[in-house]
Amino acid sequence: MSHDEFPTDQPAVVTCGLPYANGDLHVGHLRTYVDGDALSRALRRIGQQTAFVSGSDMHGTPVAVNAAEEGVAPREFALDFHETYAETFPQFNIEFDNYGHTDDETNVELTQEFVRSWVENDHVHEKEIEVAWDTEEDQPLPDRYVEGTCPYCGEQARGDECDEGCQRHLEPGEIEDPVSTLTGNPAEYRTREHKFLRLADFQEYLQGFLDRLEGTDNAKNQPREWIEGELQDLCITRDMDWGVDYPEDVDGGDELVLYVWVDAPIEYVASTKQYAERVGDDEYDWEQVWKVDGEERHGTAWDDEWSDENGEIIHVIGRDIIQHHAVFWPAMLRGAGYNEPRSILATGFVGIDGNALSTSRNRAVWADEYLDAGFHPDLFRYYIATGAQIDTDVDFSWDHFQERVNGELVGNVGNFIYRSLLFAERNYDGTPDATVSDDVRERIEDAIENFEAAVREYDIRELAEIAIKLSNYGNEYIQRNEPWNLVDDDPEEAEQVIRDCVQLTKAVAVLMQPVLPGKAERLWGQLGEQGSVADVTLDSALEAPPAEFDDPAELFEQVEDDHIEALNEELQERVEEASEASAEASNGGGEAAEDEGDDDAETADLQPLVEDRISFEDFEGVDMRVGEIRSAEPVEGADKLLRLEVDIGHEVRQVVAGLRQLHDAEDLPGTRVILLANMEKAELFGIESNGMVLAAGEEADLLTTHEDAPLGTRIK
Ligand code: B3M
Ligand code: ZN
Repeated sequence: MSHDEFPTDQPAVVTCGLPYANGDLHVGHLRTYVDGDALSRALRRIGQQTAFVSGSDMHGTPVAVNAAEEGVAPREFALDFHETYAETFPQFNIEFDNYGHTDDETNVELTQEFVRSWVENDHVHEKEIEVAWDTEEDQPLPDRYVEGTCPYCGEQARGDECDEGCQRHLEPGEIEDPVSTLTGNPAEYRTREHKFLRLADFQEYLQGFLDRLEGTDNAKNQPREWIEGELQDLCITRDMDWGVDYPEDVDGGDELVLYVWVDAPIEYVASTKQYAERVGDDEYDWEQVWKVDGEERHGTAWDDEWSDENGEIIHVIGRDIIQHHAVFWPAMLRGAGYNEPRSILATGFVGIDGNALSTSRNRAVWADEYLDAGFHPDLFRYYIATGAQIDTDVDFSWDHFQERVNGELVGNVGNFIYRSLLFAERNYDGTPDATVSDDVRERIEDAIENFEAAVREYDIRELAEIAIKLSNYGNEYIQRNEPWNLVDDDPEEAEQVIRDCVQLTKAVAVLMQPVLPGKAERLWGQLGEQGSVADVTLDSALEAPPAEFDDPAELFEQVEDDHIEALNEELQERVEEASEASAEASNGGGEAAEDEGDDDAETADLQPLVEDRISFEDFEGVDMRVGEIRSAEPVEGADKLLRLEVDIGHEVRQVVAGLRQLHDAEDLPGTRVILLANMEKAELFGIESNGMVLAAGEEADLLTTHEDAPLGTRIK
């Protein structure tokens, strides 16, 4: 049975993955929240009652490890970030109806209730397992306190997640060659008793759940592989002090806290509950959304049919936490008699200048940095929402940002609106007294239909583009009809054209509001409308704007070249500084804990192809030559760098390359390589680098030729 179409008679909740309260927010985090915010606004726009909630993830090793590094108690440390996040989101026009945190009373109580229900329903059992142990510190090493090799894909992984490889969740004891991140020593395994949720109880249920699930393809399809074969138990406890206590009244769990992934998703429920408590149950019934048939129901009696009595739960998350949301979470909900998610939207990552975003390399654009640069939040929202399909990675670069803002927002939307409103105000003091033409009316009706379809498809990109396309049409329309030439010769026709343009402008305001809420509000005011554009329905796109309005002002400002240059330089300097610092640090230290423990995936993710093409002339400007490495030696003071001499026929080039940890210097002489010969010269650790050796990926797989093209041959 399929779901009713939006808008339904039941309330909906849109949730966003909870950011770990352990570091500054950057554009990678913001993507999920921008998409979630836009979707919840769009759902309201089509008449769906919707709450939008999230909260900070306060517990677990991601917080404990970072707090310890700063020498601060985890609660204090996390609360600090929580407060910052709560202030930062609204600055991006991300407006949660409730933004809580996992350490507050509502969540702690609710989490313990969930656990009691699982125990009552016989889904929990205890068993002895081997956990990683640091013998020097004499303490257990849960999750991020241990690193090693993923048993599924062989990549370097954290104790509970294969963050650089297959993205799977790892159970305690699964990681191979465990090393303590506290001391860098190999960890021992020791026997401990822990509590487990028997996921196998939900195996069949999960099959059906995935068949019903709506949302992005990655969220619907990837989990199928993970639920093949008998599902492993999920360890729900940890040997730690920081976290939600295992409920005291359930025997045998003292001294253990719950695994962070137990109380984190339950915050979705807690946050909705807090919202309902604030606005009143009559206004928003959280139990109808979350609980099966409005009341807690235990056991497995619930058949696999979708119940249309329940509310609509929509999760927007990063694509690295699909398994938690599409496998563990539905089992957790069902085991406690709660409703299941209707949809999961797993967003792609955000890259920076064609590379993976990396906080440890400081290759990131920070939330504060964006705001300090003085750009309106809606510009970023637009860039992100339209940069790619929601489940595909988006690349952020300041150049591209400038290009898109200036071209699409200033040049298209801003231009159309300004021209129309200025003309209308100058000649008619506002909206001319005429009827909207059939063509324009139909055009707006189509846009409304497309908007509704995009919401139902969860297609945020399409949703964001509808207003832009409409304004594009408006630009063509005004250009084609040249009202400025009609005022004298055919004043009636001029009135008609401008009437149409003002209507199109109003429709643009209504339709762009989910993605560009601040700008839409401003435009609403320029149109002389009362109240907030957030409160009107889609139909108001077809209603006449006020007869009078004031002189308009430009809605979007041009992004200037020198501003972008400065931002680019800043970013580049930061990345360089970080790479020098890390080269120095790893030179002196040898500690294993190099990772900052942040929550973004710092993997060598395959980036989507960029859409920008270069011309053949541009390519001809790239001078690549066949070369051969003559000598290779370590650069003193930099443990990642080698000084190479590369023979390119007519000359031998000195090149500094970051190959030291990836290739043995002795093996390199005689290797044929490809050299980017007209690369800008650079100085690294006091040595001039005159060219760049091409290599693929994080392992620096060197590019070469397969026949014997003479040294110096140009690549074309
Ligand atoms: N705190 C952050 C992450 O892994 C994690 C999300 C929890 S969502 C319930 O991306
Ligand atoms: Zn893996």
